[in-house]
Amino acid sequence: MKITTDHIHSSNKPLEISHAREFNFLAENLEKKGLNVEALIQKIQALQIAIPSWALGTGGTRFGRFSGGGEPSTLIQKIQDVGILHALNRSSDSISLHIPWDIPQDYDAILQAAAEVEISFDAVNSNTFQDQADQSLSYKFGSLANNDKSIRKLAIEHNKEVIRIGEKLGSKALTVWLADGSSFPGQHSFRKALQNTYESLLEIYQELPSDWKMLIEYKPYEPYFYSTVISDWGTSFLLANKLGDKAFTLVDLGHHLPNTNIEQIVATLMTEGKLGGFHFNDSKYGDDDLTVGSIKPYQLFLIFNELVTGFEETSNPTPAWMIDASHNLKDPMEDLLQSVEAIKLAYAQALIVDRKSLEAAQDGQDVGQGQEILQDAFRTDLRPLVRESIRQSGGAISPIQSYRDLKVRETLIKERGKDSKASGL
Ligand code: AOS
Ligand code: ZN
Ligand code: ZN
Ligand code: ZN
Repeated sequence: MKITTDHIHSSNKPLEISHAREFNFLAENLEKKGLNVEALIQKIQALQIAIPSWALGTGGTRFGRFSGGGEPSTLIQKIQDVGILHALNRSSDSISLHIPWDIPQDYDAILQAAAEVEISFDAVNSNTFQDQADQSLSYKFGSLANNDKSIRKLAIEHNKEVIRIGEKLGSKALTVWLADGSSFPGQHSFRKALQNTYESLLEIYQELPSDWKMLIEYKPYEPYFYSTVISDWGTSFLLANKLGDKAFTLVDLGHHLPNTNIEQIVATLMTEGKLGGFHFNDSKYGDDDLTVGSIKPYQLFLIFNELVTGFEETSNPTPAWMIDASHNLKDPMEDLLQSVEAIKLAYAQALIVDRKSLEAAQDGQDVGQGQEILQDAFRTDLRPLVRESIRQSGGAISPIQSYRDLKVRETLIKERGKDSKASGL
């Protein structure tokens, strides 16, 4: 299935009048506050969020997986699904691949499929948290951190291979998430594991093309439950600093212990120019990978508030914007549309924060006023602004409604069958 401009027009038609009324009302109010609506729209349009290939199929828990049907079972089908999302929201112009789940067979065909739907390739992810079918040595006790040199070598070679695959597709970053850790005190030496990891990453880093970045994820626990080698932003930051200018920290919103102040981490990393990218998702308890903005939308706004000031006041390079969500109840494509919308809304809200007054409130120790300013932005319903930005980009006023009206899932089930399953998780 391919979404055409006719599809977009016909599904926008019934929404046009009420959308215009809501947008005009909002635009007038924003202009009254001294905001330039045209400039806001351009910024919102420019924010493009990469879709992870592994989120296109129904995820599972260790207890079960319930396929919704019509899932992409080949890389080309995954690219086509991202094409559908992008045609609807004009906000997801790239896909992030996970190797070996997505090893391209025919590069020309893959590149052509991507070009057809105006999609490029974002960061490529390596995988040393699973043993592959034909693998001679096991990652059971770690990969880049392993005490066994030959296992480390296998994991290093895999990462180098991922870089080579990404190069052929035009990717510009390698994301490393390391599961390595321990489940019991005494299982391994913290210092040796960290040193091994650093040395392994250095070998991979030396293989990075000059215009590439290495994005280093951190995570406090899972799959191991006593320690993780790269457990927090500090450890990731330390490694990125030691490795060099092309290495950065990647913040996955679900990779923190409860109540961690993620917006402060973002601010600190930006101050040091080391914020490399995001894996957006939401969570209540742990690495839940729920839809972005579904649990803590205020936190998401506060993160974007730091990002927007960081863009103005630091020289941190533009981070890679990626989603890392997956679950087993909703249609994964609808879920991704919701996630992208939540990200754009939080960004838009951060853009309308009255920065001058906020700074004045901070300088004047006016605590109450600081809160008023942030919450005024957060509580402004900017959905019509985000919708208008998408409409002006040629997308759907309501991507989810169009997705449903156009019967995308039903068509995919007809095309691919009820039992098609995405490879990967
Ligand atoms: C795992 O918890 C991390 O979030 C990684 O980014 C991982 O590669 C991804 O979630 C796919 O499993
Ligand atoms: Zn992640
Ligand atoms: Zn995760
Ligand atoms: Zn996660």
